[in-house]
Amino acid sequence: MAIDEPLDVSVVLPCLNEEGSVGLCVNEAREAFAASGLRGEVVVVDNGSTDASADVAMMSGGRVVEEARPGYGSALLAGFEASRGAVVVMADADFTYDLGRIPDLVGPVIEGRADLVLGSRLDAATRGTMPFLHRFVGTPLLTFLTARACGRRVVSDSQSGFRAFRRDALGAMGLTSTGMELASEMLINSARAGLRIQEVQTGYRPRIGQSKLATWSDGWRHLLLIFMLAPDLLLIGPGVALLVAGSAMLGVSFFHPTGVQIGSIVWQPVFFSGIALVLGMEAMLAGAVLAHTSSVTPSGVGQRFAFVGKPNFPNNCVRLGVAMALLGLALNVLLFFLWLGDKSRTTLSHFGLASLSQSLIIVGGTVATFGILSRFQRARAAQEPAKAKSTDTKALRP
Ligand SMILES: Nc1nc2c(ncn2[C@@H]2O[C@H](COP(=O)(O)OP(=O)(O)OP(=O)(O)O)[C@@H](O)[C@H]2O)c(=O)[nH]1
Ligand SMILES: [Mg+2]
Repeated sequence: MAIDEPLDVSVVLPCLNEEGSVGLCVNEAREAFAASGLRGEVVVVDNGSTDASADVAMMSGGRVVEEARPGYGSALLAGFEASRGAVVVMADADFTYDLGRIPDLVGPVIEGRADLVLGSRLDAATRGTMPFLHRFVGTPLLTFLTARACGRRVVSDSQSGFRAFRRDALGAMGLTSTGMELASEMLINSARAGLRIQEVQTGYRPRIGQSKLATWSDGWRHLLLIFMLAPDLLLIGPGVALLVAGSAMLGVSFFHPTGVQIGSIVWQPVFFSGIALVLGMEAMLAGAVLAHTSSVTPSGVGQRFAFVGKPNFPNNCVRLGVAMALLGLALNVLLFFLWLGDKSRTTLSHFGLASLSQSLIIVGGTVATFGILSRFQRARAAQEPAKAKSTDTKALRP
């Protein structure tokens, strides 16, 4: 095939030590091209395989691209860059995805019905193909969180690595991830950019060779990415919910200082109320700052938290925090006198007040510390350009 001949499809396979399967994958993709009449290429991206993966891929008819930066995401980004088909298909080089199904995946894209199509594995997820933890915990949890970050449920299997998309859509996807979290980034950014996303069931087979997925560290990278992309949904929403729940429980403890009888047990809402108030405030503060500073949140969200960027925000935090902590301390003093005046010396009736004062001190301390940190950070940021300017001026001096 001439190098400048237009191509319908590029299949990009990231590959790290998959000598037992990469050849089978390249062959399967090429057979799918032949059977469907698609003009295609297979690009295998290797970065650091110590086995014969690159040779096997090349001998099977794949084009091998070497990428210096490690990681699944880096390999895919290099493969997207090096390939030239109008539609890009990504899949694993471990023989888990049936590449004979490539036409089903690219069909909706070529026909203009979709910009991104994901091949769901869930119809074939079994004990033999997917570990219990991935099938029943990791994948459902990440699918739920990505759906919240997208603003709606887009697919049933957000972690599928078998996907087809219009090359033109790459710009809208804004991909930057170097690791496995690229899968979540692609889905969230595509949904937010308004790309049309579809899902088709494409099955899943047992893997050949060793898995490269590190369940905990890769799962953590996915979580961090989702939190960075959607602080508004994942921090602020739960933060507000915790603040409301904490306040409600505190209210209940004022009316029922000795606890609430539920069947044979007595529930003391006072204990969790403080925890909920503190966690809620921390989640809200972190979420507001992330939403304001992150350039990738959907338009409108950053503006909603524009107050975080106002010059007086750090000082206001310090003032509010100190005021809350002082009020908490004052309540503590009041509690002490109430206790002195209480002949029976039982503190139970003031549980609500005690919890309120303790929460005010802790939340106030958190808010004030946050304000001080913000002030410090701003002062540093303001110094940076000044420093750079003075260095520039020095450099110009003869
Ligand atoms: N080039 C390159 N490829 C990688 C790297 N990490 C993983 N891969 C490849 O990316 C694909 C996905 O990795 P897998 O180990 O299959 O991860 P997974 O599909 O989530 O996990 P399994 O279900 O166990 O297969 C495979 O083809 C790997 O060989 C890497 O750092 N560089
Ligand atoms: Mg795999």
